[in-house]
Amino acid sequence: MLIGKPQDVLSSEITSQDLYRDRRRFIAALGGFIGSAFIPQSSKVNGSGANLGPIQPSPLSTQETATSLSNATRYNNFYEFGLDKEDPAIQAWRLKTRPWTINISGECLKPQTLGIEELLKIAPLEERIYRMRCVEGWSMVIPWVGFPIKALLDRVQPKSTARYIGFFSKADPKAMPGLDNPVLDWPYLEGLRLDEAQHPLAILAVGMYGQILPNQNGAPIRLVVPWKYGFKGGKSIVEIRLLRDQPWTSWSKATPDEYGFYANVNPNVDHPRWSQRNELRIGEMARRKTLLFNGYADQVGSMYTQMDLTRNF
Ligand SMILES: Nc1nc2c(c(=O)[nH]1)N[C@H]1C(S)=C(S)[C@@H](COP(=O)(O)O)O[C@H]1N2
Ligand SMILES: [Mo]
Repeated sequence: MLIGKPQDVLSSEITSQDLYRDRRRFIAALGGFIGSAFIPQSSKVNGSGANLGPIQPSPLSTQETATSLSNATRYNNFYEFGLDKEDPAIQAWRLKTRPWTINISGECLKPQTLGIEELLKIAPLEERIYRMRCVEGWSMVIPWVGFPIKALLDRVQPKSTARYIGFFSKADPKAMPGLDNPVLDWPYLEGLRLDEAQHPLAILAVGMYGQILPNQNGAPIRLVVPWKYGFKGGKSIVEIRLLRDQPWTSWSKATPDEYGFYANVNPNVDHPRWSQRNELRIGEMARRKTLLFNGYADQVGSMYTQMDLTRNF
């Protein structure tokens, strides 16, 4: 089941008193989750799938206080389930997340299809507490559970011709009422340059707050790229393609002037319709300054030194 007991929390995951107190709060919030109308389908998954097993802490985690679980699971963007922030929490239980496979094809030596059980064992699962910044101007701090995308890419062995990667989300008209809306080209497609996807910060998440992912957050597996705007993090991924050329992505295709392929968090490059200088951290009262590359500049800046970030937004 979705809900963890306090003893499921490994003491090794706790990095500070603050975090510990916060985790107790998550657990309390999870308790409130039981019996609500929003229990995601994942809570009905067989017992083996519900528990992620051992989760290692990571030095790549931020020490900042995590957003409450209730905000993280009730204020979502997942347009396949509707355009309102509450829609995914209400609708996403419709998605069946078992069985689930990801097909990996294109410019690689070992194209293959992997089931979710195999994906969970690609690499040791780590907790990665990341700042997340939506292009709309709000942000959260989410304790993801996942593994580096690179671990999966090493399995399929990219050819030297592979320069980009496309990540396709599930598009199931029976489960996803939002697909009727042509606001985006479905399936939801996002992409990265190969070196971006191989960066240690770029992960595929299978859980958050120490538990399997709720459906509204992209169960059973989704992309998380913390130095980029949230829309780069495709949810409920079913297909990964290694490509020679930069793919058209759903957002850049819909409105190329507003959403570029790179989508690096950048307070100095405004969205055509609003400033990106600051953000509202969900749960806080005052807006805070948005940081270049969402505060991950030291780690990722070197990938973009040759690029004009005003043109490659
Ligand atoms: N398939 C799919 N993935 C998606 C989206 C979407 O509409 N469909 N929305 C994106 C946007 S705009 C954001 S901000 C994040 C939100 O993730 P969260 O709800 O887990 O916070 O998911 C991203 N991934
Ligand atoms: Mo977003």
